[in-house]
Amino acid sequence: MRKIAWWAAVVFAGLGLVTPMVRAADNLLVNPSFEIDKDANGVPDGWKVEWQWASAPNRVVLDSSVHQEGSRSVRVDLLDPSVAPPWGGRMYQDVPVTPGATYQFSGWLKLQGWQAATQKEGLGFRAWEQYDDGSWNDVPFYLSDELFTGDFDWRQFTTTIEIPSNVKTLRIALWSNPGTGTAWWDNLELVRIK
Ligand SMILES: [Ca+2]
Ligand SMILES: [Ca+2]
Repeated sequence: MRKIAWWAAVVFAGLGLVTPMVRAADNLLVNPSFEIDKDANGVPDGWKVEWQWASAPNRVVLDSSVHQEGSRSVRVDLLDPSVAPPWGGRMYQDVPVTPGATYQFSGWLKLQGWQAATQKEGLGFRAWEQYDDGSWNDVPFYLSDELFTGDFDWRQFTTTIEIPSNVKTLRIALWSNPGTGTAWWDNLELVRIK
């Protein structure tokens, strides 16, 4: 009996210590939970922001009061769609990938009163692919459902990405076209599964 209990303790301790470290190392995204802002400029380090509508009262901020993981999320408030320029935006980072490999993406999204300005394009997670010749695909594909309206608590979106033989870089983005309401993104993960 005593011997069994000792082995069980070792096994469970090992699982508890090792599993989170392996998962963190496998995530190919930098600052995937938006926790790091060492230069204190309000933009999560490692991410590039192109949110063209982000002039007052509309804004994109790090939110330390609402988060799915850690202590921060990225929040977009679109309060007045008449403020120019009216188009949407993205926050993204580029990840080197292996041609022919398969990756799994997941990320969390929360919406409050979101209403798209048109029913042609919505909001979610999106990706671009860069080809061998340096060019990018014209139309990015969605990594989540494409959302036009919404009011829901944190929801995880997961999808599998097969990398074509002529693609070497994946651009992962939080994405939104014009609308009104508030959206939060948090806790992204990109791992190679094949
Ligand atoms: Ca976070
Ligand atoms: Ca920063």
